[in-house]
Amino acid sequence: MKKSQDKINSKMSDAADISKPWDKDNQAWWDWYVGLADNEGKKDSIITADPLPSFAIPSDDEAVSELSKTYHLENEQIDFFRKNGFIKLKKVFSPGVVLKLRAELISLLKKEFNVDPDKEAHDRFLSLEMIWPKNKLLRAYVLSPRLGQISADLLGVQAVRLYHDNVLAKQAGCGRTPWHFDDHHFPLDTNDVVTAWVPAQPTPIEMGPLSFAYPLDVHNLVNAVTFEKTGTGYDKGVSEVFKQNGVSVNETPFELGEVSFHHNLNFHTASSNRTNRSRIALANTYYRDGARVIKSPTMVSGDWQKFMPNIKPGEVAASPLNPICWPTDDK
Ligand SMILES: O=C(O)CCC(=O)C(=O)O
Repeated sequence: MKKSQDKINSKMSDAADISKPWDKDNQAWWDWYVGLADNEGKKDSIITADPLPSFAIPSDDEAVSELSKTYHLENEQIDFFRKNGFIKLKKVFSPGVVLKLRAELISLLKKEFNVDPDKEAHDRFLSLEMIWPKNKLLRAYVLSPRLGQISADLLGVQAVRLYHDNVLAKQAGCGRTPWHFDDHHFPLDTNDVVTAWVPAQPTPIEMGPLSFAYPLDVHNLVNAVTFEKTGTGYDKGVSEVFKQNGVSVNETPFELGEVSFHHNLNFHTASSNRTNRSRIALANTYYRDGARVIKSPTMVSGDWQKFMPNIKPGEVAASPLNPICWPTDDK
């Protein structure tokens, strides 16, 4: 078992006992999880977001072709990622490809939640996952060789598989995402795990862009903060330790086409969405081919069996829903 899961399981007060599996769906998981965020400093005034920029929307074939092309990474960018546990890359996608993604995600969210995430403010964090197996267009964005290649190059591994896709819509007025690192969430026995967070609109600070503490090893500073499954103690505790230690946080806007990649040991958060537009992102997680499921996944891993059907704890994580995204046959 990895160190961080060990730590989590060894602290067994009632509030900290997360050993039982999650028994609800993924949306219920997000409703619970964002409830752990400290929103005491929340500013309530909602501002009007700038209109979405206007760009020609590519055809499906054009989008698929762009999503399949490789992206050149400089050595300094790879070094930055390995030192800091995250990187933000501009122009990973063209503006048209991102706006096409947004239109598709809005339509999926409308169908699932019966609200127009751009028109009705419900303060909620909406989530959809495992969309790609039933949606051809989303499949191209999730299994994108471009995202797979960048992920493999950043991690320095030969091949990456998909863990899951996650559509994350932080509605107008929704509060913070609590401080966390994804190693608590993904029940994988490797640290070669990266999430590509693709915002589907320009994302100014007021909309709550994903923000990253760095360098990567600041996670060691918060080993002593015990995760609590209720209340805001963990979020506050992490925030306090980071402040005491002068930890740097990158909280910067995302331009259209910019994508961030974060390592599973990177601590990250996102502030509230104080605009009248939903902050929609597609977060795809990729991991080193050959990784196994850990022996004892916890409730923090949510509905993980949905992402790796019929794979049992301890087994190699390679279900048909975890295809290799890089390399591709036609590399
Ligand atoms: O979108 C957010 O606010 C949180 C996303 C996140 O933590 C992640 O994708 O790892």
